Amino acid sequence: MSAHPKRYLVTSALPYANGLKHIGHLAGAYVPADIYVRYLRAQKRDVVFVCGSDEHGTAIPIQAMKEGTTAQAIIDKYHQAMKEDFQDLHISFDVYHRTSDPLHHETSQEFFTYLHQRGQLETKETEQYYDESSRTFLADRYIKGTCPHCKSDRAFGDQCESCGTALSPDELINPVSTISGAAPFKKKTTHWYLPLAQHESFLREWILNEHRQDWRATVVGQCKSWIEGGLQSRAVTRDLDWGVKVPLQEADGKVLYVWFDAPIGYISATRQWAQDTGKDWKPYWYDNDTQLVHFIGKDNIVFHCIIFPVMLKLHGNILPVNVPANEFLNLEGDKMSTSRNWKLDMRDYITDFVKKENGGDQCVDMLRYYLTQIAPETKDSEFTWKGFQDAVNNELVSIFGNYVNRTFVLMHKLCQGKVPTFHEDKSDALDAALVNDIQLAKERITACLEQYRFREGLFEVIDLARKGNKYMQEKEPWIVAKKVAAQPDQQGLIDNCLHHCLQLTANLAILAQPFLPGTSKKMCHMMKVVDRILDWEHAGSMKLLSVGYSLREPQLLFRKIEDAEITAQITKLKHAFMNDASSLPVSNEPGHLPLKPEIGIDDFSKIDLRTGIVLAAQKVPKADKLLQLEVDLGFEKRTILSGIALHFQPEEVVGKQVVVVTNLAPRKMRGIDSQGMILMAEDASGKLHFVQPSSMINGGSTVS
Ligand code: B3M
Ligand code: ZN
Repeated sequence: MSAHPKRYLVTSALPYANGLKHIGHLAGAYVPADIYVRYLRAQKRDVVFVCGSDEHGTAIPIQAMKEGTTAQAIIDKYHQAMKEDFQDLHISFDVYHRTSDPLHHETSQEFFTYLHQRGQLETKETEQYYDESSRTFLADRYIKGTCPHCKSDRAFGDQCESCGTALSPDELINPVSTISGAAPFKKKTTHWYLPLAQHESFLREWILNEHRQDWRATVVGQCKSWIEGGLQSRAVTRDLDWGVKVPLQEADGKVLYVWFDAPIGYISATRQWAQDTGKDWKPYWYDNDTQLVHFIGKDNIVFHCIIFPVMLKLHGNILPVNVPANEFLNLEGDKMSTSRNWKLDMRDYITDFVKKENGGDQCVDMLRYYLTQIAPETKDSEFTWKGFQDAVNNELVSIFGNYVNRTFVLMHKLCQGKVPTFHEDKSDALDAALVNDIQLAKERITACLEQYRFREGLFEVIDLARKGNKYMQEKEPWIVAKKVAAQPDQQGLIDNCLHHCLQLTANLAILAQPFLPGTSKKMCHMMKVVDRILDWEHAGSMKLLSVGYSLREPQLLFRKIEDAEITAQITKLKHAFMNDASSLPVSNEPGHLPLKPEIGIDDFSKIDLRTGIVLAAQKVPKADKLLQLEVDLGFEKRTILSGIALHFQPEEVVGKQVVVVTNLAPRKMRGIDSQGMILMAEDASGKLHFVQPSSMINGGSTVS
């Protein structure tokens, strides 16, 4: 392997301070970066890990509008919240900065001025959408319309929310202002542009050369299609009053485009870190012997692989060595989305697991474990609560935790709580194989981490613990112990086994540390060793724990996840989604059914409507459309057949609150008496939704 660089600068995408971040963000840009950095630190490399809140752009004033407060209040609230959440999940930034900081304004203005003075920016007068009523130019996000690609009406001037395509406002069909609802008109305005086309040959040479084999194919692929699609000049300024002021007299009322200032935030954050620690930040951004690595989600690829590199080149900085972007993480069968309220916020996990009585560090590592195991490194992947439970119970608890626990228990029982001697004369092929496995695992995990293959690296860690279990199982020291009274020399076999098992435990603590830092710390405590043992260079050694050294009693490393916990989480997820108005599909389609003939109040009052809860649900044999439901009306339980089987799985409807027509004459279908009818609403796309009170109320409540 070639000599490693002199220093590393590792960045995680700066999250927008417009809301709490979910575990999709965590899995994409934060956990993998943290694993990488912890590994580098264990290698004693010089590394700085920077991040911070992205506090500009229209997302902020839009959120302020939604929450009925100021943009400043929004960024203060979410900057603090995100910072705490990252801390709670042990993301070990060296600095967590924010782009509203004066140091950042100064840094990004200096950057702009540098490019401007060297003639690297061009100005253009264009016509842009203007909203007469608010007398403002409309930022892309403030314009809504129909997507030219998928025809969804959830498209904005910058991106379609449905198909994800990046858009410009001109591409929208029937644009309207989100401020006034009126159709905006075009007005002239001047902006500064980064002429990307001028840098095409640089980009081609830099990204599409043969050395890029170490980049993820998905990243290179996106860049390639972007370059091949023809590079357009990108405006780096905006007509907006929230952001970093453009440092030019003639640019009054204009700010830097958020995607111009945000990546410069990595530089500001490094400067802040240097100020705080008395270090020099410049080598990290100017010295070719620095390895710059950006961890991001796939929606940020063009900014980090095309636009920012051009900016860095023009500004005389180093370029990233790699941009290991992740694909998306889905949740329980659907795209994770804040706007549709289909998500698991980091904060929710922290509250429901980490800060619960039986939570703590182990729950942090349990989440880090599962998110790494399913990391969307090469394609989208999916978080399911069942998958989380399986990963924790069947791997962390049953393999890793169990191995460490058995080792400690047996050492206390059969070796007086001390590290036993290894008797060379009694060693056998199994012992040698284990030593070999440990060394191989170290090599493999190292290679994985150096190449950003965290998923595979973690697999190797668990696999090594699995081998430990197998070794112990084959050696059966508890059986050998029964013979010791009659044959005292058998103790040597027990000693050898536990000596090796303990050395493997120490090795596991080192190799697991980047992934499961809290667990490794706990293991150090049990082994009564200082954290320095976790230095990477120590892995592979069979002399980590000294013979005769007495160790602590074992502690359980991980707890099991109970079925009730995952059921509660799934219910919570669906409940939040159902109760969120914005989660309903929006449609303009005028396909309304004609109204029915008029009735009097007497007609209506004949109908008895009550609320109920679905207790059980099952498919009806030979009837594709029917579900047989057991509904609790509070005063009685009823069997009701409902024609919703093509829309819902039985398990999805259990626990649902429903509205029932209770005085409809019973009807027999497929030999079953249906004692009522459930109210459903059908949207324009034909999808069914339960008609429900806005929150849970007692069964049997009347509806009128
Ligand atoms: N804030 C977008 C995002 O959170 C943006 C990243 C900036 S990284 C310089 O997805
Ligand atoms: Zn679309």
